[in-house]
Amino acid sequence: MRLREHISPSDPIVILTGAGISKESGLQTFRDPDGVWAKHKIEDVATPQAFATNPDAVLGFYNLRRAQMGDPEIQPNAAHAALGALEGIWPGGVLLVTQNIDDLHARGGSRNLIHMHGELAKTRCNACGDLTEGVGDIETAMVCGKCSVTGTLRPHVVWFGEMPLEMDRIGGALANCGLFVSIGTSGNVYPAAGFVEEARNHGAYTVELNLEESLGASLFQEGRYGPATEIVPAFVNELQALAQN
Ligand code: BJW
Repeated sequence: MRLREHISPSDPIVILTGAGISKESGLQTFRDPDGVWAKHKIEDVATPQAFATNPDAVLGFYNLRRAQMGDPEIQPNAAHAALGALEGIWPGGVLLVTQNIDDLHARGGSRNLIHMHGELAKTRCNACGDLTEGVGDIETAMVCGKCSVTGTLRPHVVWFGEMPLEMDRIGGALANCGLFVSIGTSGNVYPAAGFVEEARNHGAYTVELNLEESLGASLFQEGRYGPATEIVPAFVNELQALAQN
């Protein structure tokens, strides 16, 4: 077993997740044939320029996705739950960095969690930066409760050309981890797609868990392929066995 040869229970773990981990919960990925980008153009809905020129279209796109996330059928799956449990099992500590804007990791029990591309359940004011929790629609006619400006409220998500969140904390964790695991992400979007090289350059062992080989699969020392609800719990079981020895 290769994993066992390369890490010890005192090694900190950094896990990066993408849309593939939420697919079996009923949420679409972005770049699969039935994904979000098959129906919407990135430049129409996921850039600051799109929000500036057509805020109603952008807000409508995210209002629909927020409503979908609130559907009672959308629940954390076995992969989310396994990662939530790993935090209590692994002596070296686990940091979960997700590109996903859904709330399924938190609902699956993860607490040491960074949403590097933001959170759909939060609203931010583009004028004053005020951040509020809320699951309702955002409309252009709304007024910011803090600065009182109209039309500046937007979903707290990171669009193309914007800086992902908590990059300093992520960089520090990548420099210090003994194991880096990438789950359910295609490796198309930077800076997340570069984390594997960053971790590996600092000496971490690197593993990809995905439905199929991602764009950057050759950058990983080990890969396991299949649906997240099968391969993630199996991987966590292996780590648990390692922690108990
Ligand atoms: C399963 C499965 C199952 C399916 N089980 N697996 C040229 C070179 C390098 C970089 C750039 C460049 N030009 C521009 C850039 C930067 C740009 C970028 O990377 N562009 C690329 C397209 C090239 N990046 C940015 O702009 C980022 N910011 C940045 O770089 O800031 C620095 C900076 C800023 C300003 C000035 C100067 C510097 C920001 C990126 C923001 C991305 N935002 C989105 C939308 C967020 C909100 C929303 O959700 O709507 O984030 S885009 C979208 O892609 C979303 C995702 O988080 C992200 C990644 O997608 P993910 O998760 O990988 O999904 P998929 O669909 O691609 O893959 C799913 C995978 O799951 C597949 O592999 C499946 O096989 C697998 N799978 N079923 C297991 N059951």
